[in-house]
Amino acid sequence: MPAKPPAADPVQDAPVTTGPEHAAAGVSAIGHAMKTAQRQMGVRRTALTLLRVNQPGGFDCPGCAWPEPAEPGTAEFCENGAKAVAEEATLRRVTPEFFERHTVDDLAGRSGYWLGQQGRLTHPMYLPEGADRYEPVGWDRAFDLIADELCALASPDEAVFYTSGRTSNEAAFLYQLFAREFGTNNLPDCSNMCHESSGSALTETLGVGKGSVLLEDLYRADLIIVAGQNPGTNHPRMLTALEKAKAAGAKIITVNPLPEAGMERFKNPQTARGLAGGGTPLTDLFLQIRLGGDQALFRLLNKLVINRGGAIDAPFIRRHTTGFEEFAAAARAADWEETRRATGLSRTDIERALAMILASRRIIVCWAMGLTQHKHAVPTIKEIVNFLLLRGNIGRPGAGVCPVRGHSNVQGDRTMGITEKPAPAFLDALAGEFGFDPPREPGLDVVDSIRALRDGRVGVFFAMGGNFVAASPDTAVTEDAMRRARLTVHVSTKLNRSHCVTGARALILPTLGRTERDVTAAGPQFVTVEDSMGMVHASRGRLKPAGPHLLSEPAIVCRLARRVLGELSTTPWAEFENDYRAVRERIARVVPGFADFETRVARPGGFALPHAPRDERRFPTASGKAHFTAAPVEYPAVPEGRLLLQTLRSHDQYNTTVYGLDDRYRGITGGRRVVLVHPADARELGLADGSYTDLTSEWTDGTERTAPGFRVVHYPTARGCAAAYYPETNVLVPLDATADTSNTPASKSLVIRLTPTTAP
Ligand SMILES: Nc1nc2c(c(=O)[nH]1)N[C@H]1C(S)=C(S)[C@@H](COP(=O)(O)OP(=O)(O)OC[C@H]3O[C@@H](n4cnc5c(=O)[nH]c(N)nc54)[C@H](O)[C@@H]3O)O[C@H]1N2
Ligand SMILES: Nc1nc2c(c(=O)[nH]1)N[C@H]1C(S)=C(S)[C@@H](COP(=O)(O)OP(=O)(O)OC[C@H]3O[C@@H](n4cnc5c(=O)[nH]c(N)nc54)[C@H](O)[C@@H]3O)O[C@H]1N2
Ligand SMILES: [Mo]
Repeated sequence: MPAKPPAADPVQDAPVTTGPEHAAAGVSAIGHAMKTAQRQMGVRRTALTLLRVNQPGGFDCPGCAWPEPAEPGTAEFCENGAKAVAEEATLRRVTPEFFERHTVDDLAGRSGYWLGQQGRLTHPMYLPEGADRYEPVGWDRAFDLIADELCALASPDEAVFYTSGRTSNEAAFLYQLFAREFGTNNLPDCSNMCHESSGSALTETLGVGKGSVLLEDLYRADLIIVAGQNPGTNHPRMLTALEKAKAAGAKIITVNPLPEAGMERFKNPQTARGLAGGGTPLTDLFLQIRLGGDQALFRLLNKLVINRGGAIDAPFIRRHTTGFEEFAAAARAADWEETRRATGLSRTDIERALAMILASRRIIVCWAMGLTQHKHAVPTIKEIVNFLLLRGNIGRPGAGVCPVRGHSNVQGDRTMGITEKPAPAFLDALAGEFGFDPPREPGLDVVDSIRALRDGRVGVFFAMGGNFVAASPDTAVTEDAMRRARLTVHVSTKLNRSHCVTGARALILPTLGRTERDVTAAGPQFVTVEDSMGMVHASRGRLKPAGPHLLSEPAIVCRLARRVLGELSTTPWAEFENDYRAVRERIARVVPGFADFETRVARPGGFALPHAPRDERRFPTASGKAHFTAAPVEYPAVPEGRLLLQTLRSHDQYNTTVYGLDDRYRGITGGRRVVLVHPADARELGLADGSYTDLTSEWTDGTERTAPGFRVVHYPTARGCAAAYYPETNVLVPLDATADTSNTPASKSLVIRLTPTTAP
């Protein structure tokens, strides 16, 4: 029997629209932040908690991965950071009595919003085979249950260990160590659905899969291009940095199918001018591109730059790169007509961009999910690398690649070895330090884990955070796959859909969040995180934990490891659980760049990890040089009468956690089942503003998937493109629709048909 689909929220069928706003942040944003926070935490706790966000001695905001400035303001958080904190520091509780009242079937019928609103999990809970509800279970018994299932597997590769990007460096390091001592590289993570395409493209071309700029570089840039990103909602503190960059003389080009309010004007809530006036205009040139048109845009720009005598940095190209001739030949083939078809941009627009590019010596390109979640995401990002290499914009101040990461420690988790494709050098270091023989074959990523679960090749699914079934593509397929597991385990702070769609048996293990005190027998502990720019710093929670039965993530891993590995492991798990300094000592010996970890992380602001291309123009690629690449230009083909759909975030959510039903900057309130369509496209399809439609995605293998009952919103998006929120639209994303090389779900370009229907 398939899992019950989640119900729509009672108010969801009544979204109201007022049209997009043209500026972000400002006083109203602070007001919204405070209102949400006080609803969840009360006035005193709100003030005490929010003042410690991103401060030395405080905790790292569990919101996004944008870096903190060296001298943070007194309130170094944003509206959405405040919501993330309030979600975690809420006073509401999900207790054993709650689970006594609600069957799993009942919970499966609730919306994600409702589940999240119930509060923090307080007890380990167990769903026995055949039972209709979770019951409380002691920690020891929980670990016994997991150990029994893991040890009964025919091979360690029949277990999967997922990670979401909030996990600290210490917990992540221990978790991957445990999985590898157990014997598998099946360590998929949310990166697989997120910036994997960036990692793939950057590792191949520059030799390092991370961004190459620091915060100071933004302030020195002449030109910043922000492509496929909505920082006003998802990285609000980035707007402060962009404002500062502009004050220092930078120009900004925004590339996006949607006019996002945050990139239009910014009213800095931390300055008098920002509070009082109309704010700073940020974007100098807005390129309203069609979904998936970015590779074609950058290819043509590259041709135009090459054709302009003297515009390229010939000495840099000669000295530091390979593949230029082949790339230049491919670039020369770019033409205006095809670029117009791919991008929808006019010649005037592109010539304006070119003029700004040629007038700028130092250029930074920032991007996020708008570029990474397409079939041709990897070649698109490689084209951006070509663009920067052409004029020597890698490895000098004020220039470089800036993939803006999502979850607050997603980059750190990777640095700690959370990956299904570990580098041999990392495994060698692990083997040397811990005296075991780590598995060498690559493991399963997110999409391959779902396939393996679906095909009965995986029996145990363990998740360190996240909401796997809601965040993953092809919801129906993923949920059925999950139900085939023998055991599913979730280490979680809050209730979510993944607790309702389970294997034959299931466990929920409640854990501490960032904001909470973590005290072991050795005393108060802190953890460390790495931001989007490779800065590592400490994070200390101060709040009383949500309940006396919670364990920290490191404690959960260490106790599980002792129980599962027993005598087979010589790793001092008990010591690690007790004192995180002992973990950091090992990290320092295994992971490059962490020498003297304990001392350096004690400094306010922490320290920067080395980045060879940025620091010394050294490219640790196969050839020792940066690579120009010449992939064929691709863009999505859209048949007559169809639109391209992107699935994106509203202003009132954190991934699958829905904070509320408003998307303020886009002028949508009171509901999430909306689809944004250009008025001219809507007219051609006979869809009046406010009418209802079913969305049906058409996949190349002839299969179709439908999400019913979306309200049509006439909206100034690029022609031929539509937008609707994730995770409601994940049912439309075929499991096989992934990016080449990175295998990231292509959730930003789905061919859809809209079928008018009546109001629900
Ligand atoms: N408040 C809040 N903060 C968050 C999150 C959250 O959910 N809520 N999520 C966190 C995570 S994990 C991540 S990864 C980031 C996500 O941060 P974003 O990437 O900003 O998130 P999305 O909402 O997916 O927005 C994608 C943006 O790219 C544009 N876009 C889509 N397709 C294309 C395209 O083909 N070309 C171009 N040029 N633009 C395109 C969309 O119009 C939209 O503006 O945010 C992080 N921070
Ligand atoms: N269609 C579509 N799908 C997408 C995307 C998209 O743009 N479109 N974006 C993708 C992206 S970029 C990402 S990153 C993924 C996100 O995928 P995930 O990271 O798996 O999902 P989240 O919604 O961030 O996970 C929320 C849950 O994490 C748990 N949690 C919160 N804090 C903590 C903590 O400190 N410790 C532990 N153990 N648990 C905690 C809570 O129980 C909460 O319910 O989704 C991807 N899916
Ligand atoms: Mo993400």
